[in-house]
Amino acid sequence: MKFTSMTKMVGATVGVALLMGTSAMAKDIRGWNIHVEDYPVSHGMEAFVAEIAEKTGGDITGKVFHGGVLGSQPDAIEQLRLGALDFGVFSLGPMGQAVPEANVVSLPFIFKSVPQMYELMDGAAGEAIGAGMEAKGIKALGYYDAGARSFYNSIKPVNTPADVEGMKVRVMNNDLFVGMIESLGGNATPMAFAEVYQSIKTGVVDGAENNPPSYESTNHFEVAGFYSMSEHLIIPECLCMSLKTWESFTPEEQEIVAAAAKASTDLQRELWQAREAASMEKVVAGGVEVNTIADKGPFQAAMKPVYEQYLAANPEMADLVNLISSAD
Ligand code: BDP
Repeated sequence: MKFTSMTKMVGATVGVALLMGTSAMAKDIRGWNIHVEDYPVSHGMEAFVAEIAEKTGGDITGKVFHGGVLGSQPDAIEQLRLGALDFGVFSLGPMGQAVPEANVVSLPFIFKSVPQMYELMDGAAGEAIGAGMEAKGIKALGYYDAGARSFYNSIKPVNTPADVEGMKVRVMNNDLFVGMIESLGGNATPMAFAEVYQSIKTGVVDGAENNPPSYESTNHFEVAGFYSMSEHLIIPECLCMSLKTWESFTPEEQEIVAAAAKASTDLQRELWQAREAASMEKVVAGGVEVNTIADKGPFQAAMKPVYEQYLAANPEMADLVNLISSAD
């Protein structure tokens, strides 16, 4: 293309943008998602970009890359910090490796229930964790629901901590989870989400732990047919943006993005409830043996050292731990 025609084209684009009263350059943002397309997180993210495109009159458009095609979660968190990725939905589990405040929600049994988690994450705890993320280059826009995580394996139902003894359990990438499994006498293997199915199938690990929608959508239930409702971790997820991307927006655009995040969070939480029930139905229909654990006390007691180790290494987090664990 000749220089003159290019100049004209650029001139025309700027002209149109000025006429519309918007910024001169349209922005296209890329979003990372580990889940399949039909998943509450995925629908929440699609609604988020759709609303932004609509409200900015196409000034900011976005594309969500589902199924982890943009890389593993720990890598994606680093890319987000650098601004190589614009946004994504991240579990605060792996986020804890980069952001010490986020680790607080990875302490077993720290929340008493999912509704209590919402309340705290929409309030003081969410603010403190968000500030921690911001210091690491990540803007927290809202917290998604990820229910509670429970153990599943291919060998037997888990009813007591002793049942985990000697078991090879896959965990998310975070030292806290290694400590958690070790506190029960099991062998923890940190591993990328995408590798878990094959690893259970081939016996590299005996099982893992996750919420019902993830257990179901990954087909882990096909290879690990015992699901024991320990509900030991209630880890929220964050609809997060790279601080670099956030700061590239005008105040008006930031307002639109924040409102879209709020709407997407509300939608995701609603979809989550329905999917949790549907996933449980599907795994039971698929032959999974589900057992509830009436007394979770022995698990809580066995996992106590995880708190002690965490607080010894991060004494400055004591207030935040207290804030959550002493809440009603
Ligand atoms: C799912 C989370 C996802 C994690 C996954 C895991 O939504 O972010 O990567 O667990 O166990 O529940 O790796």
